[in-house]
Amino acid sequence: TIEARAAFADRLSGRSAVKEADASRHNEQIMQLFRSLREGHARLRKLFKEIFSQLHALDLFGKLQTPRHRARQLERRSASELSVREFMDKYAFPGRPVVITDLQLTGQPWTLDFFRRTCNKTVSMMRKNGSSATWGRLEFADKLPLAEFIDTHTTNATRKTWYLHDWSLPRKCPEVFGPAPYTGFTMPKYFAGDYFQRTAFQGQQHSWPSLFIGSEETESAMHIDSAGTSFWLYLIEGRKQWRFYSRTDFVNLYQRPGTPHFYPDVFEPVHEHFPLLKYAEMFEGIQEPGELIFIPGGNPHGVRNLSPILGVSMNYVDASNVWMHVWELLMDDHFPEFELFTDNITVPHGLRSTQQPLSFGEWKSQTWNEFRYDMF
Ligand SMILES: O=C(O)CCC(=O)C(=O)O
Ligand SMILES: [Fe+2]
Repeated sequence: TIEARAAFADRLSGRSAVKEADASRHNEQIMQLFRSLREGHARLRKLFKEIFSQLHALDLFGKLQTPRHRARQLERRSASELSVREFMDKYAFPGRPVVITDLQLTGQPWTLDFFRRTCNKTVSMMRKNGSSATWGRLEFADKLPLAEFIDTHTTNATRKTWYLHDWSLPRKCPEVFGPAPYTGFTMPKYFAGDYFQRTAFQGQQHSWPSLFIGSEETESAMHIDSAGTSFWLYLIEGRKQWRFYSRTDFVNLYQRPGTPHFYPDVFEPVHEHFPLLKYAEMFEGIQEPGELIFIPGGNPHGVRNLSPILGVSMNYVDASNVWMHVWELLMDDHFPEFELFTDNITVPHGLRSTQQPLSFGEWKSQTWNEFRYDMF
């Protein structure tokens, strides 16, 4: 409501009715909690390092008797028989990936030609960079008109290596959603509960869905998505090969400390250098056109494109991963955003098991505060 927004704005700008002494006591409590959490985290990291070093050394000397892990196939489920409740209980909350089939996301088909006609924009391209220090081993390549990239990305040798990666449609080409009331796109019921849509001015709510276009020479090296967000990608054209590891398996994965990146190349791993990798639980699979892949937050994954791809995707936070999101906000000193998700006012928590798919326009105009939620 208007009143709630005014109160919210007052709090952000410090004009609240709360007495200053109370406010500063409150802040002191939060900072105390924050310091304790950081201290506990540092201790756990130290312990983790010790366990990792021991396991790595034991395996080098052939003394680890653990059986190696066999890759498992990504599970496939039809949206026609997968309820919101089962999706949450079986995949989102436990952190398991799944491929969902039989979803209808767009009104008219979102083909390359549709984007070429609809988005008269200049885009920034990414390309592969061998260093594991950059996001997905990608770096900025060049800028060019989207239409020109679409026309040349499967034929021009240089542009075959360029990747249009996570290009925000609401920000850069809102025309794709059609004229009001914006029915050109339908948000699947599993993701309609996105908490970013409930956060007033937080700023992420208009980043997605986003666009991916790249040839069979493009890929994203293993990484964890930012801020604990979960991710889905709906593939319109092409084939993508995914490898997915569990967030409970970090001891086997050789993460670059303090980054969301990893040393091994998951598609061509040098096992002698990373001996513990063979013990990590891995899901693997090839995504086909018309399929949506769900990657729950915090889990390492890598993907390469086996043929030229066109896809739309979204990062989001909901009841299943908000615990990771607020942790990442705290670790990055994003205190105001942390408060948005924890003050029990701004972001109503929970999901509805009866959630239906929503057109883009409906999704953007829900009154989240007025619903009753039965899933937490
Ligand atoms: O499809 C890709 O290349 C990468 C998708 C992904 O994992 C991401 O954007 O976080
Ligand atoms: Fe990702």
